Amino acid sequence: MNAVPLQGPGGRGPSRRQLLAGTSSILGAAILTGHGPAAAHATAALPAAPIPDGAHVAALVIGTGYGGSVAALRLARAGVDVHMIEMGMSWDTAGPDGRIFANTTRPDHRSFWLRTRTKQPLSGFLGFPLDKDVPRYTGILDAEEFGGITVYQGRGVGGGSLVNGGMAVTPRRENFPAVLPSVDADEMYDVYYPRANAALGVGVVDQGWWESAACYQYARVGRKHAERSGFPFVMVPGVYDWDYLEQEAAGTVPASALAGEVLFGNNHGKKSLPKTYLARAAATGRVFVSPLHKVTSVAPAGGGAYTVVMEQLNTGGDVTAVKAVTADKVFFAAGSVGTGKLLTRLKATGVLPGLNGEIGRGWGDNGNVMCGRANHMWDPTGTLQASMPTAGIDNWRAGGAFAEVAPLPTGIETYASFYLSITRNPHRAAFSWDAAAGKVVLDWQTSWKQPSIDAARTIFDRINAKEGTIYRTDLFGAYKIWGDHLTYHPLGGAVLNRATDNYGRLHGHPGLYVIDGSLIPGNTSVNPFVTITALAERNIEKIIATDL
Ligand code: FAE
Repeated sequence: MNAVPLQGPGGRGPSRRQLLAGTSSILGAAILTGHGPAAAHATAALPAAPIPDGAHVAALVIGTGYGGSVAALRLARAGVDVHMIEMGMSWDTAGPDGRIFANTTRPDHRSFWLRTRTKQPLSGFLGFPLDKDVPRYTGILDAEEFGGITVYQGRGVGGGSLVNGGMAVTPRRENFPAVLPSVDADEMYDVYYPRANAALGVGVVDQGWWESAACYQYARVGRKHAERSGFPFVMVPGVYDWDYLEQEAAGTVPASALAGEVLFGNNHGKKSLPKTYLARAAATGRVFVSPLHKVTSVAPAGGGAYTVVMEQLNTGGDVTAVKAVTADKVFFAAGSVGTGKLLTRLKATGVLPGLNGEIGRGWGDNGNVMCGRANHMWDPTGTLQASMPTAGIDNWRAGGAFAEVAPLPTGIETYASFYLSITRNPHRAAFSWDAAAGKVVLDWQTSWKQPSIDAARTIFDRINAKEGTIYRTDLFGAYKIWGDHLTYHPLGGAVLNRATDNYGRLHGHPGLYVIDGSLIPGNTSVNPFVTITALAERNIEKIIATDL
């Protein structure tokens, strides 16, 4: 079987050689770095300093997710002053309950971006609807609705790193040419993936502990079912502090992953960007951030500089000020949707007329599709489930699907196995400007998820047949098997070497760069943030060497 070779009881996990032999490049880059979680514990907080109207900055970064954080750190270390503009909050202050972030099972005003009713990825459970009314607030998770798909995104300083599952996966090298066809794979696997993994603090859970931890029973059940049907099962690195997780399980520290925290933020344990890249950026003394500021325009200002217009928001989402600043260089790091929408509108309305016809195109959902399986009574998945996934079923080569074994941290025994599959889906959508409606639309069609469902079925139909089990039909609506209405992994919209040159420089406007997930043409074959980070490391190195 192709599972990661496992250490015997009481061991401290598989050796480096075992991991590399067992999982090939999925884990290789993370392990080869020789750096690990220790590199990730810088502590300085990025100073929140609302930018004054009329300011002039050397480099302005729109967005504080992976791409933006890499840009800010590397520019600052090269001696460039940076101001980051972030539409979400800084998430550094505890609420009335003493916690910064709300729990996954108890959403409140902090949980959703400017909604009065939650929009949970799973709409129901055992026939009970999960959504509820909440006060409108600039919360942490945006469920942004387009015609055919809901796109979940993190909002706040740290972007998607605040809400994601922390799965830090380097694609198998054989898949890389399809992920980023114009990028030298040797460079990425020798230099930039190791650099990204080290800086993100990527590490693997201790296999010996995992084998008996109650909170990973759901993953071991996932492994048993995968292996009994002949599928390769792989352990996957992550950015959770695995030592902290063991202490949570021992009851010696406050619980976070074991309290089910993930979708609305982790109060402890997760090495999100404010604890890694952004802490190191803050330590340079050259990087400042304006939270609750949303960029609405970037226009040529003469002399090679740009005028950046932004709205300052209050926590109710009202505009309290409009500011215009000048920047010598502007980095679009607002995420695939944020950057894709902004550039599409600026091109269509003639504000940035030099942008080419590739703007807004090449958008994909990373083939995301979810499903649950109902297990037999003799296969309980556990009342306690760590919210940080650690493993997946890798059927990419044979069936075009990589299925993460995901938790259902409900606190009760559900006898359910739950999966988020990343699949090879050929469909690509485009953003366009709807002048009548005054907004950017996306032409993704719900039916385009069918290839993803077919790919996921190559795994789960076979497992169900072997185990004599069935799909859950209560998670995504009444009698609905597939979570095919959403993505967690938007990619594309300003694709590398098409909308930009091969390093993210936007065509037609020198001094404008794209440095986030919008550069990647729709699919990474695994979870995307390590690839977004590594590509940003590659591009910013070139830009600093040649443009600054
Ligand atoms: P991103 O992190 O989204 O950052 C963009 C930032 O720009 C955000 O903070 C926005 O608020 C901000 N912004 C947008 N528009 C504007 C504007 N006009 N003005 C100012 N600021 C703006 O972009 N990926 C994995 O690899 N592993 C996982 O386990 C995983 N789990 C996930 C779970 C969930 C629930 C979600 C939603 C995502 C998950 N992802 C995961 C995806 C991952 O977080 C995502 O690919 C990256 O965060 C994208 O990075 P970017 O730098 O492109």
